[in-house]
Amino acid sequence: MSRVFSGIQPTGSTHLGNYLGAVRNWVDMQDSYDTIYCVVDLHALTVQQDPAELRASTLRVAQVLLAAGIDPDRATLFVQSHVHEHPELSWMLECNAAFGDLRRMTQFKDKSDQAESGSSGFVSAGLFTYPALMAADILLYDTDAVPVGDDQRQHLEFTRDVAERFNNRYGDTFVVPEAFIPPAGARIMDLQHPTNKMSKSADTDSGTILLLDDMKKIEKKIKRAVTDTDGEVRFDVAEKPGVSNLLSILGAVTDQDPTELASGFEQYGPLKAATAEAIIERIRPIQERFREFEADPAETERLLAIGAEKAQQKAAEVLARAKNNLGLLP
Ligand code: ATP
Ligand code: LTN
Repeated sequence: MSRVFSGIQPTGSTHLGNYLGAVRNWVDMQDSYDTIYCVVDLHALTVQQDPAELRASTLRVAQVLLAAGIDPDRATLFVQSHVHEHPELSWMLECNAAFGDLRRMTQFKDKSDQAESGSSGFVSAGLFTYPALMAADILLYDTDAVPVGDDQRQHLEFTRDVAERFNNRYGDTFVVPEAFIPPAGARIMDLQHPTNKMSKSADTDSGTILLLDDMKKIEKKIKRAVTDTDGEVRFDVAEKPGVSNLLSILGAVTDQDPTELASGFEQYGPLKAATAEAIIERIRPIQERFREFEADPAETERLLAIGAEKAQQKAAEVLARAKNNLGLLP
């Protein structure tokens, strides 16, 4: 069976973009693939975190994934720092990654600009080498496919390049993975700034629908979503980014084509109402299940420990292969 791996950072709160671009595909893929999903807490350390908050949000993100339908009986769900093979392989990959390739990563450019203009002005070296750790996450499991949002395309190309270079230099070691970027929902935009992607690290959360937002808040955020003044409901991302984003969201949630959906609306008001309703219908059961997991953190920790053990068995095997091929003494 083909292997699928993906990861999500435990920073901020999981949002509708994460869900539509990634998590719901993770859930669907459990039926036909051998799936491994990881809460990438070591990646979160690339920017300074409050330790208590990091601990809490790592558990919370795992609970959101379980509530969204990740089933620990079918998928392996674990926390990155529980499997020490990840940072170990990351170093070996860094030594086979080109400095120039890392420098060209747009996420690094964006995040380092953000960090530089932030209150501390501090850009960590980890932010720069971040893609090597992501490559290690993926390559440690002989992964065939990586379901991610559109923003991760470049990191996946980087992962493939490093794997191929390593294989050329040291002999067949890694499976070269493919990105799986969904046809709908791969790039959900901020409701207030519809030319920016919906993000956890936006200045305010008024443009971001959080999976744990209450229903009233979701309605309000959609009602206040930025549109435009021409009044026509039409799917046209370049000319009408706000309206098109609402159509993309409604289309992704209800499995319909955004262009076709547009013809069913004459005004922005009903489009917003339908979008809010569809989101709420999708999110409500996730929130209900989340409350159950939230009430029993020990159970989540137990599931994550089982996941880490399963993941480590595979990771240890691939790391040993890499070390041997590199010439590291057994
Ligand atoms: P940030 O929002 O701070 O940039 P992030 O949400 O991109 O962080 P993760 O939480 O690790 O970082 O992302 C988890 C998954 O969600 C990734 O596969 C990513 O591509 C996807 N994703 C993130 N934002 C969006 C979005 N706006 N639309 C679609 N998919 C997204
Ligand atoms: N870089 C990703 C998160 C991530 C990931 C991974 C995704 C870390 N390791 C492995 C897929 C596979 C992000 O910022 N969204």
